[in-house]
Amino acid sequence: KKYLDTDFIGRNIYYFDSINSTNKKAKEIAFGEKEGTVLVAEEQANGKGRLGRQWISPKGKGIWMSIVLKPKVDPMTVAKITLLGAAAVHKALINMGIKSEIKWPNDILIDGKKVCGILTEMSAELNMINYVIMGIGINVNLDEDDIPEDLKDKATSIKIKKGEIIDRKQLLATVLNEFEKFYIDFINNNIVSKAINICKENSALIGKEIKVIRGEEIRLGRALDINEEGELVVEFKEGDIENIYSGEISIRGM
Ligand code: BT5
Repeated sequence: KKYLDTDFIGRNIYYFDSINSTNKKAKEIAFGEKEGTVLVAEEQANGKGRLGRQWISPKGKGIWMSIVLKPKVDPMTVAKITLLGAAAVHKALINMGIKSEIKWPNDILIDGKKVCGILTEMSAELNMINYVIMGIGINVNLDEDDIPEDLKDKATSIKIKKGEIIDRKQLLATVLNEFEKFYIDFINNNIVSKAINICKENSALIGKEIKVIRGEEIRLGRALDINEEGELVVEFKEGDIENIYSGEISIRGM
């Protein structure tokens, strides 16, 4: 068994029995915290997804955590951190014998259903990042009963896949170990190629017909690639090719 083996990620951990949202709490305390502080909760009463959506976080069943980061990088490059997190979760799942797919920019899927979502939030002024909060929600030991009716065909858990209870502590440690390696490469050398390759090789989108939803606009196209900047390269059906920085993607027919 392998536990935490990091220099600074997760070396300071706040553990909550119950909380509204680890991301919300992390934003409240981030200024006074060192880089790498992790907040983890047994349960979130108001877990958040992107765009004000909800993240269901039943008690004792998942890993609901946020990592406080203070990278000295251009705020424009922060979206890459989500991909580092996704690659870390993917590797941790491989470690458990599970081959997951990464749905750019922030979802991990098992058998086409979401097992993990990432919510990265940033505070920056001028060209300086104050802090980045990367929230990771992993459905570890949820049973079918824990998944609301309207999510039954969209969400799954590691336990549902493996048919056995998973050691959350060990999985948490592995995710943090893997993340730190990618993160150090990013902040010290601006290298993200390893993580991006994992996102490409295990992409749920590349080669598929997709819908790109940006505000009111919905366009059909095909995902071609994830580039070095971590952007999704899409060829729209009108023929134009665009690099997409962030956005809502749905796979057609799903
Ligand atoms: C995400 O948003 O996938 C980001 C989720 C981030 C959650 C973590 S948990 C720790 C930290 N603290 C927080 O408050 N949040 C972070 P998005 O791509 O917008 O997906 C949200 C959608 O996923 C919802 O609208 C549902 O359709 C679906 N969903 C909600 N809960 C889910 C769950 N537990 N598993 C799978 N799908 C879920």
